[in-house]
Parts: sequence; C-alpha cells; structure tokens
Amino acid sequence: MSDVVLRERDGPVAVLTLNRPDALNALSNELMEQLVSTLQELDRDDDVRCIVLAGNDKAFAAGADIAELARSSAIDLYYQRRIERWDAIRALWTPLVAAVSGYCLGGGCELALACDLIVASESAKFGQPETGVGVIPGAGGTQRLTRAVGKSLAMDIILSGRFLAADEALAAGLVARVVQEGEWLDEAKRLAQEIASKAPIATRLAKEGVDRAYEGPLQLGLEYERRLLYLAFASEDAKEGLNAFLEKRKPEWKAR
Ligand code: DAK
Repeated sequence: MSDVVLRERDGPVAVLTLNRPDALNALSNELMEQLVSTLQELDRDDDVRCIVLAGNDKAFAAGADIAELARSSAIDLYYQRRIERWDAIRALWTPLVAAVSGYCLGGGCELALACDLIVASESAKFGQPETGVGVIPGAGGTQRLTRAVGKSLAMDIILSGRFLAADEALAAGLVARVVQEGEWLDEAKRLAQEIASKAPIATRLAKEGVDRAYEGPLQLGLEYERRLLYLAFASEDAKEGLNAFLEKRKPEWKAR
C-alpha cells in the first residue's frame, strides 16, 4: 500500500498512522481512500479486535487537503464519493480509538469524532475552522461535535474557529483521556489492548448500543439496547464469561 497510511499489528490490535507530515496529515482524496479501504479490510479480519488511528506529535490531521479542495468543484467531490467514505467509517464493527496529538482540525476533527473514542496528548488542539476558508464542517462536524459538547460550545468552536485545548476538550466530553506529551500513542495502544481483551461479540454490541444513544431518541435507543442485550446474552461467550467469573479464572473468548 502507499505510504500515506502506515500500518502495524500487535496481536489483536492494529495501528494505522496517517503519514503526510509535510502537510500536517491533510486528508487528501488518496489518503482517505487508502484509510477507508484499510479499515474495511481490518474490519473483515476477526482476529483484529481494536484499531488505533494515529497521527504524529505535531498533527493528527489539519483538515481536508485545502489545495485539493481549491481545485475541485462540488461535482468533483460528489464523483469522488467522499461522503460514502465517511459512512463506511461509521459502519465499522471494530472499535476505533483515535490517538490525537497536536492539530486536530476540520475534517481531522471530524475523523477523530467518527472514531469511537479519543485519547489525546496535552498538546492536542481541536477545532473546526472551515468557515475561515469559506466552507462548513461537512463530514459530520456540525452534528457530532454538537452532540459531544453541546450547542453553545459547538457554536463557539464552529463560528469563531477557535481551537479547544486538550483540558477543555476533556472537560467538555469531546475526549475520553488526556495524557502527558509523549504518552498519547502508548496510552491509546494500552487502551486498545484492554478493549481487545474483552468478549468480542459483547464489545461489538455494546458499541452499537452507544452509537444508537448518540444518534437517535432515547425511547428507540432503550428498545434497541434490550435487543442487543438478549443477543449478547445468547452468545457462548456470555456463558463463558459468567462461569469464568464464578470459577475465578480468566475467560477464553471464542467470538461465538
Ligand atoms: N491542507 C493542505 N495543506 C495544509 C493544511 C491543509 N488543511 N494544513 C496545513 N497544510 C500545509 C501548509 O500549507 C504547509 O505546507 P508548506 O507551505 O510547508 O508546503 C504545511 O502544511 C505546514 O503548515 P503551516 O506552515 O501552516 O504550519 P503552522 O504551524 O504555521 O500552522 C495550522 C498550522 C494548522 C494552524 C495551519 O496550517 C492551518 O491553519 N491549516 C489549515 C487548517 C484548516 O483550515 N482546516 C480546515 C480545512 S477545510 C468533505 C469532508 C470534509 C471536508 C471537506 C469536504 N466532504 C465529505 C466532501 C473538510 C474540510 C476541511 O477540513
């Protein structure tokens, strides 16, 4: 594969690293295509139980590639099927941890928000500065950011273009964990291994349940959750997990 997305594997955890450091990992069409096809390939591999998506110390990603946007028409973007790629990320079964250091802006912030949770360095800066270049957040930013941090702060970030520091992002509920500079990737990998060690089917169903809470009204979410619970309860892994606890041993997951 091209080197704009690097890939490594540590047991059940895959780590993908965005690799356009000279452009602060701006999300070019090529990068997004590679990223989504790699994610889909990993998602089909039952042995991959969690994926970490990382940038580098200076940037997770500073947004869509502005040079590319500047020379594209709306119809070009439409034909490039850009929106479908974002839908494909939303459809992944495998839990996705964003590991963020430095700039996480525009489409980069939307990409982190499309992951299941964010681990951030103290140096991380989140923002949706699109109106500063004449566009708006178009890959879920007006929706996901608003749900994550509430209307007032989302309006502030989106309309003023100001960057949110990591501690503010933590207080607002945008990120799950903030760690010291230099620790962000290790922490994300540790967390991914922890997620990967849990019962696979239950993990997938729990993720789906949280997504429903995030995406729809409460009553529908509660009904959805009940169905997910019965499905999880019917798995062999549920019997194994419950019995292992009672027998004071480590469970052996079969993903059945
Ligand atoms: N695109 C392309 N190149 C970028 C870039 C970007 N978003 N951000 C930075 N770069 C490049 C710079 O041009 C520079 O390249 P050289 O001049 O060295 O060749 C290099 O990265 C280093 O950047 P700076 O020299 O600017 O570095 P500084 O430390 O001075 O400033 C900065 C860092 C992050 C504050 C600054 O680079 C900046 O403001 N960047 C732009 C941030 C921004 O406005 N992002 C929002 C872009 S709009 C869509 C879905 C999503 C979107 C669109 C469509 N569809 C589904 C259709 C999303 C839109 C956006 O994200």
